Amino acid sequence: MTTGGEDPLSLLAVEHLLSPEEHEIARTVRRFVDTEVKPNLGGWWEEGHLPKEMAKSFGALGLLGMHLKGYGCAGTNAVSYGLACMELEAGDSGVRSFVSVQGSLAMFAIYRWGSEEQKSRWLPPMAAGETVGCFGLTEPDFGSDPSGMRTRARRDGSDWVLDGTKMWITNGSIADVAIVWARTDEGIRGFVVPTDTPGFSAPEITRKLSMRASVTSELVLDGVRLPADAVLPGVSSLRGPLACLDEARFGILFGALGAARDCLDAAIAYSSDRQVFGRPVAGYQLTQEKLADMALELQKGFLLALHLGRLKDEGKLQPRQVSLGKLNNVREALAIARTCRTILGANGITLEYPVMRHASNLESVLTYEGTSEVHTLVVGQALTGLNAFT
Ligand code: TGC
Ligand code: FAD
Repeated sequence: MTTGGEDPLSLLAVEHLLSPEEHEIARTVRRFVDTEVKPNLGGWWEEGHLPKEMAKSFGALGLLGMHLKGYGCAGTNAVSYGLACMELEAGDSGVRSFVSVQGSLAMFAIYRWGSEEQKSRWLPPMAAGETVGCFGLTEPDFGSDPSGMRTRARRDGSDWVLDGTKMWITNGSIADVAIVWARTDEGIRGFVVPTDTPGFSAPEITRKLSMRASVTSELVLDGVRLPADAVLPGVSSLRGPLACLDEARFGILFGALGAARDCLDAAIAYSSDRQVFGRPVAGYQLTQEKLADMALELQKGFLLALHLGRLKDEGKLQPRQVSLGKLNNVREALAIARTCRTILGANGITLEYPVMRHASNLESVLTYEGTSEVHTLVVGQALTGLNAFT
């Protein structure tokens, strides 16, 4: 909450652009984050984990696979999902990540590309948070260019056998089911892998300096044998995982604004109290210029997100537009977090305030789900028709 006056987003009266239902969803998630998440975050971040039990709380609120229809999912519109991501990330990017990976990556992969049997088996317990999912696309040597992946699935009779390694997988060590993308003779295919299958292991990646309230893991697949019906039947190319990424990137382009808003709230409150040279920091023109510029970027980012959300709800959102949104909103959120850190002075580097935690998390958000360079090249290609990736 701001103490200095007007809330940065209400300054532009953006609430008039939301329906009463969208408003209510945002308010409900904000209350949940304020009471159930924020009080614990410093501890989780310091200890470097996010308790798996939170999945059931997210599920009870209807946050998991929130914009999917049927199978126990809430079936909201895309804007509501975006707003929920924004409120979750005002808590911590790791918390939003959990919800993104579960709903937009693992559940969406099954929802979009799975058989009716796979959907009925997996989606209801995942929506409830009783079953946790992860999504394995990135490999140690192939992040931005997943087309080079080495993980391989070969047929053995009617079974499939998977070998390979995935890297940087959110929720990997706490997942009950992994969606694993692998090269096959028929193209790139997705597999639904119960994590208790022999040959599967998920060692946790430790010593992270970012996204600490989130579990990140390696997935090792050593002769993992799966029945024929473990493959997602709907796709056999990179379009499979990339379509899932579009969903998660959409959540992120709203989500990052939540982290930025939380930083700006903290900076306004802090600078209104903190006295330097006999006056509040907020009373100096240099500070007010920073605050005004950040509020502008936050509002512009929100209008962009809302516009993209409305396009998505009309079924018209294009992947290159998602790239525009992710590129702008994450880049600006990170710039806001860094500027807020300067306003808090030395206090800005501690866990007593959320600013450095958000700034550090946003470094990961800038990199995952397509780096800022990848999204720049997607936009460049849309503008010029020229592919500058290779
Ligand atoms: P390209 O040859 O252009 O296309 C291959 C096939 O994919 C289709 N396609 C898309 N489909 C849906 N959405 C998109 N955004 C798509 N982009 C391409 C395309 O139509 C084609 O389909 P088909 O049927 O003809 O085969 O692909 P490319 O290899 O040149 O790659 C393009 C590039 C570089 C943009 C892509 O590889 C990319 O986006 N790279 C970034 C990788 C990435 O974002 N990885 C994220 C991993 S998951 C993650 O980070 C989770 S963090 C989660 C959290 O904690 O919140
Ligand atoms: P690289 O691809 O090696 O890129 C290194 C640098 O080169 C970057 O700056 C990049 O932008 C630049 N670069 C690459 N290609 C080009 C080019 N053509 N032109 C110019 N510059 C280029 N992945 C999953 O599959 N599932 C997950 O759940 C998941 N969770 C993650 C959670 C965290 C906390 C993090 C940090 C990552 C996660 N990832 C996940 C991985 C993430 O998607 C990758 O890190 C990301 O796609 C970038 O890949 P890379 O790290 O291998 O970088």
